[in-house]
Amino acid sequence: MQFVDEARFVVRAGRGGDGSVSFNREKYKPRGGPDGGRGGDGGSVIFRATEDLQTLEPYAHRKLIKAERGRHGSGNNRAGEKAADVVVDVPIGTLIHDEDGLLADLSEPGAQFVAARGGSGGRGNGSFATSTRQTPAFREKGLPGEEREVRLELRVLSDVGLVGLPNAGKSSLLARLSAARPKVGDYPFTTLTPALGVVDEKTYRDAFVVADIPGLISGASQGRGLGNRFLRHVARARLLALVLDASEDPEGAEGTLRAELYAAGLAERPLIVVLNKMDILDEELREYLSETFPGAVQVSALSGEGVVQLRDLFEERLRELGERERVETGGDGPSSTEYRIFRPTWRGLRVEKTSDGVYVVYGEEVERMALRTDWENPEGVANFTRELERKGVVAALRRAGAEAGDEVRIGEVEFDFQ
Ligand SMILES: Nc1nc2c(ncn2[C@@H]2O[C@H](COP(=O)(O)OP(=O)(O)OP(=O)(O)O)[C@@H](O)[C@H]2O)c(=O)[nH]1
Ligand SMILES: [Mg+2]
Repeated sequence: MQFVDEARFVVRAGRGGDGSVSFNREKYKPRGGPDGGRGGDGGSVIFRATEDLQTLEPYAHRKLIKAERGRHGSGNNRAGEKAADVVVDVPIGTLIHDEDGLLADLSEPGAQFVAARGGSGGRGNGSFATSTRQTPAFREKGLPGEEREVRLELRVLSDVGLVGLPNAGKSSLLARLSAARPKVGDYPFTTLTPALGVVDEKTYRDAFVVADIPGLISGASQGRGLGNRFLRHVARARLLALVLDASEDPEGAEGTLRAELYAAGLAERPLIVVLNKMDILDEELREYLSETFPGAVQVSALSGEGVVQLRDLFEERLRELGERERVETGGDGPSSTEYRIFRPTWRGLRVEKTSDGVYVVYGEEVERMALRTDWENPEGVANFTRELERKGVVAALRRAGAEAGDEVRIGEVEFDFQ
């Protein structure tokens, strides 16, 4: 499977079903009571994090993911069926953005996020009967489903991120530390996609996850080599390990890597320096490196020398560092699994006059009402007008200067002021 860590497409929820206009017809009763049922709600589009997926490959070429509309209501007060939600499985560590920023961080298995909510169904004429209006012959229309473009970004979640120049032995080290078997090669850029390994041995209190990413080269942050595209996969690691080939200018390599981490905004990360390939070095060079890199751990992925000590050090540092970092989402944070995006133009009620003399009404409730109205049906339109009166919209229009015959716009609806 191809490693895809970004995808962009539109999610569209289903429209709510329309309410029904119907009258109970019994023998000997020419016109019974209104019994039109409500429409079913439209389906929502919901993202869910799963351990069964490792990449965003299934969505690489998707343009649209949509849920079905709800069924219309019918006579005898029968409600229309609600449409099924569409659940989109994504790998753990998927961030969901829209044009305004981060919406959700699905970093726990099973975490869900409603990205587009289905429109609610409209009420049938059965709901509009009152003592003074016993045979209403209008209904509401279902509301449209929400729709927006989302950008998914996968950031592999790990505890330790291995960062090094190509060929330093990162993949070899991961294979030594865990059951993972990444490709190892005697040439640069063997690793093309991030790989994870779990260090999980009985002696360890908590298992931890090590991420191996493709090698970095100088200028990666400007897009050279495989670029720093993969650095984001270690950006959420609690601890970074700089893996240096001890036999090939480790000082130079360290400088290059630190510069790249700095450019990627990761300079402040807790970090351990690891000198690999110690098996090639003679005593004299080993001593020299001990002095030059006093805090570094000396290992050999080939012979296994120092690997147990390295594992212990990782474990100890991780324990000190505590919980894995989460990406900050604005507002309620990642625990809020629901997010409504019906974006009314204004919460309260506001009237504005445009330069060409149209009175525009803004307001959540009134905009919804306009969407629900069945404009083909005179009774429905009359009901809408009554509601405008009742909710003070007519008064607000008058205060703004509207007179009979002036054009009024609410959402997408235009009509003449009476
Ligand atoms: N002598 C010796 N060779 C090693 C050691 N670790 C790795 N190698 C060799 O170094 C080469 C590169 O190893 P990899 O593990 O593929 O290196 P990498 O850092 O993952 O490389 P990229 O994925 O290309 O960035 C291979 O030929 C390994 O066998 C070591 O400790 N000692
Ligand atoms: Mg590798």
